[in-house]
Amino acid sequence: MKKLGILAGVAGLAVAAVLVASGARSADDAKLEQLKAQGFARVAIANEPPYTAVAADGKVSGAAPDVAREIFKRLGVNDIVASISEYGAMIPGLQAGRFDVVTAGLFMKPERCAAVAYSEPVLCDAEAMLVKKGNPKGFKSYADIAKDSSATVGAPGGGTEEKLALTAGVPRDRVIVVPDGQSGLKMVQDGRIDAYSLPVLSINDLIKKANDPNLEVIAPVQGAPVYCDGAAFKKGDEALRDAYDVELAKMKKSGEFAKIIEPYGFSAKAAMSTTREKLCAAK
Ligand code: 6CS
Repeated sequence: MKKLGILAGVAGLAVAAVLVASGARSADDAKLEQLKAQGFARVAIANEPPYTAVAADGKVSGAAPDVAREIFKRLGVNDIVASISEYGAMIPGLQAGRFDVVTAGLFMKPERCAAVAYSEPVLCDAEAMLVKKGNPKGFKSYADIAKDSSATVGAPGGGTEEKLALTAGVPRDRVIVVPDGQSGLKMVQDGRIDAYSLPVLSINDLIKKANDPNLEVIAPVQGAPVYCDGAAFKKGDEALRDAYDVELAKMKKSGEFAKIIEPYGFSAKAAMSTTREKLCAAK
């Protein structure tokens, strides 16, 4: 499949080069033409339901890929092919050309906005912490963890929660990088970490599936902002990003956007009440 993908990618580039040379399309449209010729867009995901999920049979779902699949179809790109990546590796992978777009709930923050070309907002959420029942150490915020010299918190590598904990003063050796939700759940259950932090909907999905009465969710984490993601494109692919935004705006207006994301628990209104500009400027 990988070889096929590479061949398709090369063919797509050749088609795009011909189109640009013939003046049929501006260089700007070359990326979209390349994806059309390739027949699919390569998307980065994390496999963190309900944002993104890969079933045992390889089927990709989750609010972010479902929105992306529909938009790319409208742009003439028939499908998406997903690769699982750690959050901290998504932007480097995009910049290295390993993905065409990140559709994973990669929250907009100024430093990320400087590194990629985000679409308008798609999925918004607050932050949460998974702890033992009764919240024995009384955590309400990342600052509470910082103040307790025995406390440890798990979070995705390169993720927002890791950054929030470090910024709140939790020392590096007490912020534990956790590769995925199931590992984080197990580490809390086994007492290897005191808290595991992900966005609210991700933690709620984990605890629902765990069916373990000895766990509790602290949500929202006090002092942590509500974040929104967007589809993240490589700098230089702004024409593709703009075409994506045109279709996203149509779907927001028609109600089709809400139909895709709200069954996953996300609020269309939250995404429609803000903009990339505001989120990228947020302190
Ligand atoms: O954007 C991020 O870094 C965070 N987004 C999600 C959906 N999960 C955890 C991650 O740290």
